[in-house]
Amino acid sequence: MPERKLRRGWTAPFFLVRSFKVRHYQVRMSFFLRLFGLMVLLPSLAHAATLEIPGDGTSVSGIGVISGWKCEAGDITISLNGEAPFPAMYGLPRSDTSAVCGDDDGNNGFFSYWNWGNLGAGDHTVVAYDNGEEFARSTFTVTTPGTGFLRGASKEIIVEDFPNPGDTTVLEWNEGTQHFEIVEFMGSGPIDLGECVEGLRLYPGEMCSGSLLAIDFIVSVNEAGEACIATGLDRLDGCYPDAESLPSTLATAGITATRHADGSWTIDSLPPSS
Ligand SMILES: [Ca+2]
Repeated sequence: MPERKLRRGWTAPFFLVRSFKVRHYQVRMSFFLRLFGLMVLLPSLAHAATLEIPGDGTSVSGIGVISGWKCEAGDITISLNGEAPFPAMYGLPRSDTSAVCGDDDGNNGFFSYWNWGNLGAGDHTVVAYDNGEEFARSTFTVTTPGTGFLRGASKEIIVEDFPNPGDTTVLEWNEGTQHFEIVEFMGSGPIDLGECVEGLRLYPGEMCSGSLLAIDFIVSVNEAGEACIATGLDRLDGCYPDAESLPSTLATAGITATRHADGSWTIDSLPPSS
């Protein structure tokens, strides 16, 4: 078997020397390949751009934003379904992009807005341009409540087990945004209604207290015969002259009461205690 001198005082079989050289060559090659890859990648990172909203394949409704970021840009414009482009604001703070863009300020965000309802129900395409050159596009789906802008509607809905099991989230229709917005969030917690049990009749000057979904509450009846609720939640707190004026959130949560002619109130139904 042929032998080569590997190092002074050492001898190694030829195949070992060759294997060492090949490995060394491979390491050097892989380093240069990665360096080359980085050189190709870095300029493309500096021009990286993303149209985040509306994302491709997503569903939107109501008033919405068209937004994303671009490391470097001139005039950013937006076109919907090939119509004449309209301007987007560019240079908004997006510090989360400063690393990928390699700039210090991270002012790479762009933004515009649109009433999706005006596009009508169905699939639509948005294209983003930088100085007239397309750099991003997406196709998205619009759903409308039968009209481009819904007026005069109101609705409050309670969503159970959102976002976590046991949580209660209250949504309310907002005409300005054309969306349901979260107006109350009650995390999971024990239900201990205390003295406020079903069938309890409170006369003016009387009160009861308990806790519901980790919210302590006091119900009292004042001398005017109004039922007064105190929880610390703005949307519930206040004094109510009759059952019809009680916040709708209570009825949706299964809490109902009746006012009697003498100014007293009876708690008719409550959610089950846990
Ligand atoms: Ca930049």
